[in-house]
Amino acid sequence: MTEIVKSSAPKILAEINKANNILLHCHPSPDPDSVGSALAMKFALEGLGKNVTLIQGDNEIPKAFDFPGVQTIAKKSYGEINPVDFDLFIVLDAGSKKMISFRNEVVFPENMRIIIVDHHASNEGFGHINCIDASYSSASQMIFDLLKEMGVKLTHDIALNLFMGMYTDSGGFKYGKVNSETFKIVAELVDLAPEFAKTIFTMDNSNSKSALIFEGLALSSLREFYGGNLVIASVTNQQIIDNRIVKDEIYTSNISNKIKSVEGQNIGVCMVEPEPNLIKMSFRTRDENKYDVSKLAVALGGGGHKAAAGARLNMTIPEAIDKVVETAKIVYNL
Ligand SMILES: [Mn+2]
Repeated sequence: MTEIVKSSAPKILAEINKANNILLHCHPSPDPDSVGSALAMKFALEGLGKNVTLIQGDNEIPKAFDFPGVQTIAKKSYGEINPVDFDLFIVLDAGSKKMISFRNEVVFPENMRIIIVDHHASNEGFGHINCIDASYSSASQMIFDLLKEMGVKLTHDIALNLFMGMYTDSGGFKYGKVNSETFKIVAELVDLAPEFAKTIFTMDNSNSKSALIFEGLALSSLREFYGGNLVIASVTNQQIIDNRIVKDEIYTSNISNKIKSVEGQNIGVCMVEPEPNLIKMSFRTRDENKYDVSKLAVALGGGGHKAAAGARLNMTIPEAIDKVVETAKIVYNL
């Protein structure tokens, strides 16, 4: 437990106690940390007798996420609810307002209190209470500490959701921020949810045909820059249409991760054009100290972590490649 979480907990609990209708969300292109931390918080708040609405946000929750309570997530984005209906919005795992919704500008009504709980270093703190601590490998681990400090008793469903968020955001307990504290928490979670491996199996083995076709296209498009230090994969909107790829089944991070698995390929970029002139990008690095990809992402208007980040651009694929290559040169002095 860090000092930031410890000191935030009583303030957060006081806000929760005052609130009647609480809003939670999943971020655009939801990942297991977003969904797991939100579901765990939902169960905890309901245990405290609160009315809670958890919205899926801009995108559908992937079918592969067979987490307890996932069917209770409302199929709405922030633009499709009436924010004045809520007196508290607890924003989890979202480094900026764009990670609440890309579709519309996110405006908070005056009556709504905002609590941020996040582990993205790029988070500037846009809430009334900002519990932001980049030393955590996942938002789910922050929620574990927060719930402990708030005196909430963990249930099986809370534990399994937190486990999935912690497991995934730490790359399967492989990333730099994982420490003995992580494993002590995991030991407690696994005691409560001993069948965790089944949920991981479902997540890892729910690949769609679209995902495989996309990976094939992306991996056959690789272009090397700066002596192979930066490698970019790209798939155009026309290719998505021609190959009948289902857009919700595209995972660019699988490709950027594969790129950086090759020695010498320090920065892996995968870009896709799901709509004409909208480029979604994911960045991964094999050396987060030398090539902190959150810096590249922030320079391109996005955000993320040192080892894993993302951004969006409104341009064509060739323009986006030029933009990333130029920006990487400046950011990393290539
Ligand atoms: Mn996260």
